[in-house]
Amino acid sequence: MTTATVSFPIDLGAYKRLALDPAQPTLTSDQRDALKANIQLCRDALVFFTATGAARGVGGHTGGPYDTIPEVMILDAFFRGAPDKFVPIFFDEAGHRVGTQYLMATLQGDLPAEKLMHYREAHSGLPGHPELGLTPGVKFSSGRLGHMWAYINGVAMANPDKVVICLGSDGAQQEGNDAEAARLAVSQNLNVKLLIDDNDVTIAGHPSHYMPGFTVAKTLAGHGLAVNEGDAEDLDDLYRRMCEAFTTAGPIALINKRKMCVGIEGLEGSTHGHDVISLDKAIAYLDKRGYAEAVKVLKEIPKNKHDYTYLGSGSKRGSNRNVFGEAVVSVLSGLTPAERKAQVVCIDSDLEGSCGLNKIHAAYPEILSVRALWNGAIFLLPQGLAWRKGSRASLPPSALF
Ligand SMILES: Cc1ncc(C[n+]2csc(CCOP(=O)(O)OP(=O)(O)O)c2C)c(N)n1
Repeated sequence: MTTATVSFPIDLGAYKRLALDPAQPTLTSDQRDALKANIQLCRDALVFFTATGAARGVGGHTGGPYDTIPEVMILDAFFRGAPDKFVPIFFDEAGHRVGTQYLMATLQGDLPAEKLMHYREAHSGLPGHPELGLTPGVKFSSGRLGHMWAYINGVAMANPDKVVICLGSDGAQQEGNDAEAARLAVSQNLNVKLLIDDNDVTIAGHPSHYMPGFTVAKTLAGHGLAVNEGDAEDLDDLYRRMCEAFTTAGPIALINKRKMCVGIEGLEGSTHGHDVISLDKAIAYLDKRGYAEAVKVLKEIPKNKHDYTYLGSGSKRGSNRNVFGEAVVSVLSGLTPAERKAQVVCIDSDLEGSCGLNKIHAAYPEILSVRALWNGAIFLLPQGLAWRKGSRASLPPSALF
């Protein structure tokens, strides 16, 4: 059985097309029940289809889109209930949460549900970040992390009578572009509303550990935004806060606190929730939720393999990032421990696994510095290019920035 011939094993037809009005800040019990059912259904669907990426070995991201589902469900109901008040696009400054865009494209009838089971598969048209014009139903390209807000400001300028939303994150908000966009939004009193998932997880770490002192709320308040913090898993309160923000003019940031992957055993609060859920955890989750067919589909997805013959290379395969880390480690191994400590510092900015710095961390943890920078990882040579008397040439070129 291949996923090409299997139908989506979770009944998305059960999605309730709720229409809500932000002028009514209290949910009726029917509305609350419908929202809760939608949240559960969409979180289950996300776990399932992102896990198809894990099964194939192509990766993906589960936790970010899983977390923000309550906000997305309320927004979807507002877009339906008060269409003249919103630019009805789920703009998201954290492109890796693209699962949200694909799921909503399916629920809106633009993308067949079966397509979701090819999440991140090569040539499926469902890449790891949203791409306008590539995937049916996707309405923007996110670019890199934290680069949407300036664009959203432009959309708000073009639509002064409407609310424009931005799904934000504590990781994206560390990007410098956001600071400029925040000041513009405040100075122009743009009607942008930031819904920031403050789950204290980025890639390899918890901001509260690697950057003590930083808070998203105080940063945005410092730029002049009205800021409102709350528990994102308290549905009535989240709804009330969103209603208040959407019926008040000007830029407002809702800082929505929750644990990463809330409710997923083994992932809740963990940095491992950032990337794709592992196959065994997804199977355990779906099994517990009674989705036997979804479990069966996951178990039957074959891991990616191909029969290419590589000419001119050995059978050992690696990734550039790890080869880079290993090369730096081999150079560093030529130094004495005292020389290494005195002359080299490796500053990781939450991307160590993505840049091969994990190899350096594992070999020489004493030279790894506190993670306090952002936007990539930087390998610093404090004694400049004369790092190892007269031996500049022995450094791999990529270590020189
Ligand atoms: C400009 C830029 N810097 C860094 C990265 C690598 N990166 C991808 S996601 C991420 C952090 C994600 O944290 P958050 O946005 O809070 O997402 P969550 O872990 O909650 O899903 C980083 C550093 C990137 N994609 N783009």
